[in-house]
Amino acid sequence: MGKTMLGVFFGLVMVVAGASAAFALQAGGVEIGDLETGSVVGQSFKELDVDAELYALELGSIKAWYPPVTVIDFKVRPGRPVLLKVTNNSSTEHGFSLTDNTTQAAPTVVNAKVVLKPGETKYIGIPTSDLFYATQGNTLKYRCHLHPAHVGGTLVMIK
Ligand SMILES: [Cu+2]
Repeated sequence: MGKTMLGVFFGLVMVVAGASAAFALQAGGVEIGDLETGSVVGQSFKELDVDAELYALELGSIKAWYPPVTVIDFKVRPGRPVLLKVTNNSSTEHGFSLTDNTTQAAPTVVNAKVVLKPGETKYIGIPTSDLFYATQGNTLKYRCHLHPAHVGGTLVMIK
C-alpha cells in the first residue's frame, strides 16, 4: 500500500514538474525548528522518526561534525519527510549548513542553515521531494558555515 501510494505520488510530481517550473520553486520546503513545535509539509516533527543524529564536536583544536558520513537508505524507509537532529556538543557556537554542492546556485536547491549555541539541539525537516527532485546526484554536504576549518561531512542518499 505504502509503496503504491508513493509510486502514484512521484508519478504525479513528475507530471507537474514537467508542466511548470513554479513547482520546483515550491519544493524548497526545508524547515528548521524544535521537536515540540516544528513541522514540515504539514507533518509535526514529533510524529516523524529521526533519520540521523549529527553532533558538533571539539577535540582539542579540531572541530568536526560527527559522523563524517551519514547514509539514508530510501529503499527501506517510508516516504515521510527526512528528519535530522543536529546537536552542538561543544562549548562554543557552531553552524550547521546542509547543501547540494553540485547545484548550489539554483534557487530550488536544498539549503538548510542554522547556528547552534553550546549544548543546543535543532531538528531539520526535509520533504523527500526536495531530495529526489531538487538535488543532483546522491550526496549532500554538511559543514559549519562559521568556521572554514571546521571539518564537515557527507550525507549519502541511497535512492
Ligand atoms: Cu564551527
